[in-house]
Amino acid sequence: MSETRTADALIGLGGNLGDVPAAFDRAVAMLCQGNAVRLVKRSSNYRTPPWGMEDQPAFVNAVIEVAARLGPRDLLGRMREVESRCGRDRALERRWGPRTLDLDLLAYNDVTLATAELTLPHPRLFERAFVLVPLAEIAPDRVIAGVRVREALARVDAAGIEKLP
Ligand code: A4P
Ligand code: MG
Repeated sequence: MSETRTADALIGLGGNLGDVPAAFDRAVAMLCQGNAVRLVKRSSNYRTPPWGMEDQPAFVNAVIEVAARLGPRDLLGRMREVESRCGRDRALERRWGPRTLDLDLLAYNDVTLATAELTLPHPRLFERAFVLVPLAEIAPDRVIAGVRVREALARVDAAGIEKLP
C-alpha cells in the first residue's frame, strides 16, 4: 500500500502511574503533531481493574481513531517515540506491570500481520474489556478480524469498568 494514502487506525491508550489523563492529552497532541496523523475520534477515559497482573493500581484506558499517512510500522515507531517522550522507560517494567503510558496499535485498516515487532489486529484485543469498552464507545459497528466490536464486547466481563468524568 502507498505510504501517502490515508489509513484508518485504532490505538489503545493505557497507564496506571502518575497523572494518566494528562499523559493521554500529551500523547494525543504529540501523535497528531504535523500532518501525518490526524485525530478522528477519541473515547472517554475509563477507570479499569488491572488485567494480567492484578496486584497493581487501577488503570486508565481510552481508545482513539486516527487517519494516518504512515504505514503500520512507521505509525508504531511514532507511538513508541511518544511513549518514551511521555516518560515511559521499558527497561524498568515488567510485562503487564505498571506503566505511565502504553500505546497499542489495535487495528490498521483491515491489515493482518504477524511479525515479531508488530501483530495486527492486536492479538489480545478480544480478551480485553479495558480495550473493548472504550472502542465500542467510538466504533461499535467496526468489524475487526470478522468480529463486530459490540459483539466482541458482549462476550467479555466488563465488571468494574467506570467511565471517568
Ligand atoms: N507489538 C506487537 N504487535 C503490537 C501492536 N499491535 N501494538 C510488540 C503494539 N505493540 C505491538 O509491547 C511489547 C511488544 O509488542 C512491543 O515491543 C511491540 O513491538 P509492550 O506494549 O511493550 O508490552 P506490554 O505492554 O508489556 O505487553 P502487551 O501484551 O502489549 O500488553 P499491554 O496490553 O500493553 O499490557 N490492565 C488494564 N486494566 N489496562 C491496561 O491498559 N495494560 C497492561 C499492559 C496490563 N494490564 C492492563 C493494561
Ligand atoms: Mg502494550
